[in-house]
Amino acid sequence: MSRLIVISNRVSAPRPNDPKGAQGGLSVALAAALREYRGIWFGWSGNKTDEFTGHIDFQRHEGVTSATIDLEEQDVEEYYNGYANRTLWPLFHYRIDLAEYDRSFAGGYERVNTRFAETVRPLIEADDLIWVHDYHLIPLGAQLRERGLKNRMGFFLHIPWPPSRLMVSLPFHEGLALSLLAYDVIGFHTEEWLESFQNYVERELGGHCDSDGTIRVGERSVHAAAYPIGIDYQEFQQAVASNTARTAYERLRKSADGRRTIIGVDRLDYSKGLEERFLGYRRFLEENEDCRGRVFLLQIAPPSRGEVHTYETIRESLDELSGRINGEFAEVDWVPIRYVNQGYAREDLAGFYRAAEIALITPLRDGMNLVAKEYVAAQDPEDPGVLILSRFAGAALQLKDALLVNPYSKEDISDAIRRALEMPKEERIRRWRAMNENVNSEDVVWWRKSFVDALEKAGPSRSEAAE
Ligand code: ADQ
Repeated sequence: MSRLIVISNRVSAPRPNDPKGAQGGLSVALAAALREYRGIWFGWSGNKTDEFTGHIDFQRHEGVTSATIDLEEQDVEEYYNGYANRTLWPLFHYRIDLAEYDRSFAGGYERVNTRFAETVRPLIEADDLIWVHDYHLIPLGAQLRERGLKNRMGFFLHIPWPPSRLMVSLPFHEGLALSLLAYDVIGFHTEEWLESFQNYVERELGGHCDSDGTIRVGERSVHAAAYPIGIDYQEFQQAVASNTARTAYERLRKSADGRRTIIGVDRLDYSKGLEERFLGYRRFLEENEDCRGRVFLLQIAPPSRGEVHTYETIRESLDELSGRINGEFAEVDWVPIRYVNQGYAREDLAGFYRAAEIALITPLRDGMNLVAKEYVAAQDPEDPGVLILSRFAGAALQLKDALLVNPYSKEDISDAIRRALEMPKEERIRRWRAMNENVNSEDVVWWRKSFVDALEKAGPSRSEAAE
């Protein structure tokens, strides 16, 4: 069996004494997938160094070997805070108004991808399958090919691929997109992101997309398909059954004191639609006087990417907005929004999800959204809660039995909350069963297998075929 080499910006393989806190969806999913595979997870340690030396720190824990490098301050600023999070992240989430184009960001992005390629290259053996993750490392495959690598290589994009009309606002977009063709398999979460990519290839690169998923541009051909990511369902079931989850459940139920809980759990990011969510909830309170004092919104949102200015701004506006809504509607014994800026351990989250009668998950744009799936997995089958989900999350294509809303519409959010509160038990059970069936069957193991199978079937890499 080939080894699997996973390469991503950050390596979140399990480490001894891991602090509890917010984990990104990618880390949760990949740690679970890698546990089954012999192989290495390579990436940035998250630490800075005065001078990049290419030194690799190896660690092995809970069946996962991680190999990490430190980066220079300038690398982090230009590649991570810059091109990845100030250029690509907003653009790929359709926010060209927030995207910043700076020559130094693009230079730093290329430089760090080169550093990744040069450092990881000697670790790779002839039979290894290479799986590169996410928007930080799009050019890595091409960089590895330039260094003679002939292995099968796949790339998975965890965020949306934007419509062509937005993509073309990126300076030198063709170069970035062409570099993707160095891979053998390109994966997206949904058909929608895949179609945007295919449309881009045809319009901007003059390529052809066959119905079997083959994409051809000139001499090169690559397989592109949708592989929707799932959660580790079994692991999450265990988390729900744990004592920690039970304690968290009881803590929330006790403090709810008979009131219904609406829960939201997100990284603090403008793509998650938190302001719009608060405003939708405000509209609900305004329109449903009878519900005031009987429900509350628990929004858990640990800050992320604090070094990027836009994230400071959104934090300030959410502080202000939650304070304003609470000031407007609170009573001496009731606060409408409990706004919590910290991360929780997965078992705590599992307990909170189970205790909440409604989940309000309304990203403006989201590659997939794993919180929605975790909420479903945590429910009591006899008395499940209701999931209100943005139609613009990738997960909406699988969780069709959620109450799907337009996250930009306050009325839609308000109506959905009312409907969720009034939903008869039989309907809740029926909807939950359909969603749970999907979350259980299309889990992270299924996702990993689908992608790696496609990679194994990809045949000899194009470089070999060309010889
Ligand atoms: P994220 O944008 O991070 O991931 P998401 O898919 O919702 O979004 O994953 C978040 C993960 O972090 C979940 O597992 C959740 O439990 C955890 N988390 C969130 N808040 C937390 C908190 N307060 N405490 C502890 N844990 C918390 C990106 C893309 C998504 C895509 C994933 C995976 O933006 O669209 O689904 O990658 O591909």
